[in-house]
Amino acid sequence: MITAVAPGQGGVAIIRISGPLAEDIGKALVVVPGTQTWASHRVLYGHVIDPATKERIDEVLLLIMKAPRTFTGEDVVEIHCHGGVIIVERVLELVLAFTDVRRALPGEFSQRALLNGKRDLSSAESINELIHARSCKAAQIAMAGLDGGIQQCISSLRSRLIDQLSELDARVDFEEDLPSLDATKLVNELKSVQSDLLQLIENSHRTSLFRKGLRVALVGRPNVGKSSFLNRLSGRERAIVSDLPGTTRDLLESSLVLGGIPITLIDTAGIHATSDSLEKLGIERSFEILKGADVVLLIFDLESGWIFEDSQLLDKIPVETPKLLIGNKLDIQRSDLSGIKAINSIPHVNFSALTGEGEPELINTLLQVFNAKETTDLMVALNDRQLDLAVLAVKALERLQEAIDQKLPWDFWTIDLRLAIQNLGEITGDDLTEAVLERIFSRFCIGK
Ligand SMILES: Nc1nc2c(ncn2[C@@H]2O[C@H](COP(=O)(O)OP(=O)(O)OP(=O)(O)O)[C@@H](O)[C@H]2O)c(=O)[nH]1
Ligand SMILES: [Mg+2]
Repeated sequence: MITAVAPGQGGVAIIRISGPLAEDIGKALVVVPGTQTWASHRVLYGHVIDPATKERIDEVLLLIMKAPRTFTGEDVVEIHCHGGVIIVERVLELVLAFTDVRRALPGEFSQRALLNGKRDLSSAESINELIHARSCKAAQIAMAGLDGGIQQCISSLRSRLIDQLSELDARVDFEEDLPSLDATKLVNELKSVQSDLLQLIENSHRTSLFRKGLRVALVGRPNVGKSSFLNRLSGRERAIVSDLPGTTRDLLESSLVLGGIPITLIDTAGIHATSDSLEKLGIERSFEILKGADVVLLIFDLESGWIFEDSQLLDKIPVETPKLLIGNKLDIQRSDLSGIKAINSIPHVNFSALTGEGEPELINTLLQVFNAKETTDLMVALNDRQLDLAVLAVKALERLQEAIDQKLPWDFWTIDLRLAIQNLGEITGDDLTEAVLERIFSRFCIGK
């Protein structure tokens, strides 16, 4: 099954069957009227019929694709049936009733595509990233990987290292028969590969903002307008707003995209001294979020101004967490803001969650606080797994430089060079164990 099915979702669902039995199963289950020809890469119209009872289960389109021009590289048949839980489950049950047919594991179609040479590893990983992209920017980055950007880049660096390794290996075995090794040339080449890798690592760190997004906590005293702020930015009435202090008791999340960054805004219970036990529980959660969020927005009330309790709260936010002070209720500002002038190292912006006044400036300041830089030139970006391996490769190359500096024998040089090549090979899929492969694909979604 390649379509996610939930109650009430989607008019059409696709069931994909891959492997040598695919065509036989399609033919056995779908009855096609008229003179349509069963040929590869054609769409047929028909009905799924229960072979046992002859009951018509659904009206479907059938897509037959013979190997090798298919996603998995195997014979593939897709049944496009109607969506919704009941029909899909009934058709799926009929498919699964055949001997030697089972549900695909998460990522299994992609894994087969890799094993059959239809995809390289990094582009298969990029498909998964594309599916999980939470912003347009994240999707563009994934698309660049899918087009082979990562594979080309890492393969070429790896093959440059392999060239150097063969030079070294030859010297280790047949030193007398070969011209002497040009060590400067070798060192320069290693340094150049290392600096390309470092650049890629740096790019990947910068784009991870667009791929992973940020958890942004809204904190403040009761009634300052945290929930109103969440509603205004989400563009819908997500949270309950009232003029009673202590309205929000539990954490409430809302997802949105700002400047290409997927943001999870977290509304929290207003923090103050209280004897209400339920409210206390909520406030404990507010403190947890305040400590764990990527960014904290401290909201205060411009009607009452910046007061001592706001300063106390500010002190609770970890120093290293990026933060923004937001003076809310700009529409009824009464206070002078002299109290806040003292905190000049932290950005501050005024806003009205009620009227939207100050919103453009708020968004601009937020993007600065998020450290969102324009990234048009950063299109090749590694995922976490690839990033870890690239870092290992750089470390191996650093050790290699040390071995060279210390004038250790050549066979010492080859140890770390081989390791760097292996690390890069784990990114491209040239150097992979079955266990690693299983681990990578098990993180994929079912049906991909
Ligand atoms: N005039 C004005 N009123 C606002 C603004 N933002 C919020 N309010 C009002 O302030 C009151 C409290 O708003 P909430 O959004 O519930 O405040 P909160 O910080 O979530 O409060 P708790 O959940 O109790 O901690 C409500 O009556 C809102 O209508 C604003 O920008 N201007
Ligand atoms: Mg609230």
